[in-house]
Amino acid sequence: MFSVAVAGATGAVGATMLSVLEERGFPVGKLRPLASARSAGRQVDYLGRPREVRELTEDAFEGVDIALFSAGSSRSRAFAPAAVEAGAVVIDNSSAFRMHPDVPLVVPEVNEDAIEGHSGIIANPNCVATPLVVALKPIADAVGLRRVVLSSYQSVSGTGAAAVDELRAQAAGHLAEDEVEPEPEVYLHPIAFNVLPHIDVFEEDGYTGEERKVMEETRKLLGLPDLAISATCVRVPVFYAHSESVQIETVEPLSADEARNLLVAAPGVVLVDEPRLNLYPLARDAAGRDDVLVGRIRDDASHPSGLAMWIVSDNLRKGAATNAVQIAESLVTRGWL
Ligand code: NAP
Ligand code: 3JN
Repeated sequence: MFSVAVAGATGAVGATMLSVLEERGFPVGKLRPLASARSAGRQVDYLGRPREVRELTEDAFEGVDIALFSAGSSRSRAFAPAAVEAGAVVIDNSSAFRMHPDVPLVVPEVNEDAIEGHSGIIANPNCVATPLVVALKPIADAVGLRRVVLSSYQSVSGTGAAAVDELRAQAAGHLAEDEVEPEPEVYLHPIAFNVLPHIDVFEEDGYTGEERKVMEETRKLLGLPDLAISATCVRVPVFYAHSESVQIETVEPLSADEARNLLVAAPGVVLVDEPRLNLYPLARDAAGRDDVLVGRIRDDASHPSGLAMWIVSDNLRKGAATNAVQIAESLVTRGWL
């Protein structure tokens, strides 16, 4: 049994981590939920028992074997080194260490072996990059990948628990004629009945921080540092699960049927591609599941070596918590702890 700390246990990702640890029967001996001083003393439920939340501090990791971090990148930078110093292996959900050359960035279906050389910190990718590479890895291995162009349709749970409340309150206010719609607080513009082409901050080149993370992390995860990739990340009024419209150019040509044959056998992928029956991946079907749903696979009419597809996955589960727990499982089962 292992002593497991969850930093950010009161948040959207942290709460999902607790559920996923429970569901997958991870061998948790002691559980240490950590959050800000605001939550110290609060209880979170684990396996039907209340567990007291402690403040995330440098000395909170004594005796901890595995520390799952989802309390934001500045907390990861501040406290992950102390956790490693105390003897824990950190699986970090933030962007703090993802692009560090000595830190493995891991999606187990894609590059599990990268975990082996870890020096105490393993990074969990961004929730758009993770499903993307699960779907693209078998194609890249079979025929090579030259270029990726994607647009994401990201649910509000990707911004955290407060954004879920904001969408619910705004939608209700917008629909109730006698109520005033609450002003945006989490987002810069109303998210209810709207589409926001803006996630994270704009950078000098016109891309946002979210788009940059998706592009850089995809290259690192696929081991293709020269991959041409362009992302447009968009927030949509959906509660759970991120969708992606993806166009790829392969090195060798690959037909849509050949791509379907590769993807039906790919670990972590569920093919939902029966357009004649109106069956394709939907956010509401992906929510609460761990699979990456792929469909709408078709030859790209604009390019002889091009394919288009639609990818949907639960951002809090495979996009964050499930992937982190899978990494923890690899550490244990492969003897890499
Ligand atoms: P959230 O719902 O807002 O939760 C934030 C969590 O961090 C809460 O537990 C909060 O504790 C804790 N926290 C905030 N400030 C803290 C402090 N000063 N010291 C200790 N704990 C603090 O956000 P979320 O959606 O769960 O996301 C949390 C982080 O996970 C993000 O910032 C991001 O780095 C990462 N994330 C990763 C992915 C991914 O794609 N892999 C997706 C989403 C998020 P209190 O309740 O006490 O405030
Ligand atoms: O917005 C989304 O849908 C995903 C957000 C992820 C996120 C939010 C705040 C900070 C991240 C991340 O995982 O890339 C971070 C971060 O750690 O940079």
